[in-house]
Amino acid sequence: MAVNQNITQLKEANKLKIEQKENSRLRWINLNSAIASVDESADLIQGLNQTPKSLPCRYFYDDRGSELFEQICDLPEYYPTRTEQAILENYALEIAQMTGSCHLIELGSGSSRKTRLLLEAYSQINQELQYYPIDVSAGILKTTALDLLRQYPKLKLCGLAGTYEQALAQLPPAELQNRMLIFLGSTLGNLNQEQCNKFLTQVQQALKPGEFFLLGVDLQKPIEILEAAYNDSQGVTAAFNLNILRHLNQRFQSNFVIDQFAHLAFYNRVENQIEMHLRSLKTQTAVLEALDFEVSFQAGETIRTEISRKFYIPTLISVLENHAFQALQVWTDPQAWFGLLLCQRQCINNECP
Ligand code: AVJ
Repeated sequence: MAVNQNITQLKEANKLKIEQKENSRLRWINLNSAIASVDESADLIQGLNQTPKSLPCRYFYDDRGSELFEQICDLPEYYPTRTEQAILENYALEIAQMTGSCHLIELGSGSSRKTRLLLEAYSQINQELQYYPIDVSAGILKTTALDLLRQYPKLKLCGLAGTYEQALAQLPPAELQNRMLIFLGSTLGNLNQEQCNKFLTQVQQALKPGEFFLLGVDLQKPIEILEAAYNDSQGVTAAFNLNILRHLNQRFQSNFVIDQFAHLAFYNRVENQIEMHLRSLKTQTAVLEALDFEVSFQAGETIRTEISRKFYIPTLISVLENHAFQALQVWTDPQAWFGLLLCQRQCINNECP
């Protein structure tokens, strides 16, 4: 199994090399390991061994999961994408004017649908566009890259398929005057406080004083609106949630029986977060062959697959300050449902003379 998987990935890598030759504006780095390694999945095993059980939410985003997420973005109940999009429509040019020419680096770029507004804005203030999208889903990254290169003749693009940790450890050097790290869609909310602090420390270390960090976050609001956004009437969010098991089955040769689990999403008022779970409909055991690991469920037991924290801007600003980021400007929509923060890396200790 592992060998076959490896060969497929090698073929894929060769295809990409050929494309790279044909298109001098495109470069490509794939850090997704060819063989499911124990190292990559340490947090997976840890989460399944804990009570209550949990899964790292990056496993949502195989190619199928990324497609389902794109469908979620268009759901009437799922307000975050269109609200953030509207904020960017209003302020992308202001952002570009505030930062000046920037090498744009984006974590979790997906289809880059909102980033196009930034590319438009930066192409108005600058001759050259440099974009470095990062995503765990190589499929969506590649499709998007080719599409963007067709759409923007001035654009040079280097894509990285890998995790945030991998990407932050080796950000590309600035090829324009400045760099801006972009993190939209409130993906920060998927990290608990401890993970969030760790992540922001990595961002702090990855950026130099003066560089920019553009952060989109979902804000606190009435609970009915929040819960509806994760329990859509068409069941797309449920399919997205269940797809994580299908992805694990494929990636780790496991045997989760998908229809023996049910989607569950609710707002946790104590933690100020939406939680998505999968509830085991019966007592059952699954084996993850590639990891030589077995996990058992009681009937009714749940695995938490995602947290999605809802932020309060003043608190977030002080968390950012603790990581050497100053919020230069905060934009929201008229209902204050979503926030977009342009932050700048400050000098700390004796970094600057
Ligand atoms: C893009 C990861 C922030 O938490 O709202 C959408 C993912 N999960 N519906 C979110 C998601 C369920 C989304 N993030």
